Amino acid sequence: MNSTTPTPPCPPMVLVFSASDPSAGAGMQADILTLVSLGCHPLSALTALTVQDTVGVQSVQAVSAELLEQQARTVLEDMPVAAFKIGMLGSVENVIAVAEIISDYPEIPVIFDPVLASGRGDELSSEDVISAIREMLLPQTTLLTPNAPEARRLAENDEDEGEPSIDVCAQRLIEMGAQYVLITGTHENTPKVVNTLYGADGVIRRDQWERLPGSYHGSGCTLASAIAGCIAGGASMEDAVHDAQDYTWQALAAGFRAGMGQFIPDRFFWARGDDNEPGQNEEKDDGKTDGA
Ligand code: PXL
Repeated sequence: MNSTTPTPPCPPMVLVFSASDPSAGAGMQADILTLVSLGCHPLSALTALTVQDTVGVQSVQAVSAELLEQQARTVLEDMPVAAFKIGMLGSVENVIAVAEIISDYPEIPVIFDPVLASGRGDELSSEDVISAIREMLLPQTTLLTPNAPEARRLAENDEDEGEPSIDVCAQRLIEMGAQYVLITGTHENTPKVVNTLYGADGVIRRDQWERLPGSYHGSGCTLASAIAGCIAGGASMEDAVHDAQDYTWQALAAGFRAGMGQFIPDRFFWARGDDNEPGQNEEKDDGKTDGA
């Protein structure tokens, strides 16, 4: 092919900063599966390698900040990136490196899932990493997607007597610099899962979803990547947040128990029929309810 041969248009490209999860339940593998399922081309900068299965995390080894920076800058200089997606970072040095890289591309939206612990409670970010996130990444974040415990941990301060409400946490995270905050309510004691999107003027939308019976590995990674994919494809923030929740709910509802621990979301639920023949689509009664 020479330089005058027309080439097909590029799919939207999302650069992901996150850690490897060999079980492909969470982390970079979950991000890549989600983005490909939504028609994006995923670019990746690995922040850490974890050793884990569907039951738990055995170890975490951060990559050096130099190697992380080389991975990201090399692809950024070669290809147009429509959105950044940030997950687990692995070290303070890696938080600093990512903060510096994204500050060179202020026009690219940043979808940041602050991974502080795994769904099963394994600690994935130290107190130092959390402080660095507050100081260096929140001011550059377009959309932050914590679950309620992560929102409380990021927003807590010494003057708190008791737990601040989710609304107060969101307001504080916006004051720290995030443009939008989506707090997911899976861990809250409500009959349905209530996810709330906040902006500078308060609540923008609240969506409610039927609770699913299983315990899922990588639901937060799926949601944040799906939002990044929708934004990269040109959706507004509100539409991206709605459509990504819908996608995630369906991926969780179709989740499978591959090992002895948590269910893995099926990010390609739409490509499988009842008899598991690839490529067959099946209409599903999805049982979801959404709205303000
Ligand atoms: O689900 C959060 C998450 C993100 N990234 C990595 C993880 C996990 C949870 O285990 O291992 C690499």
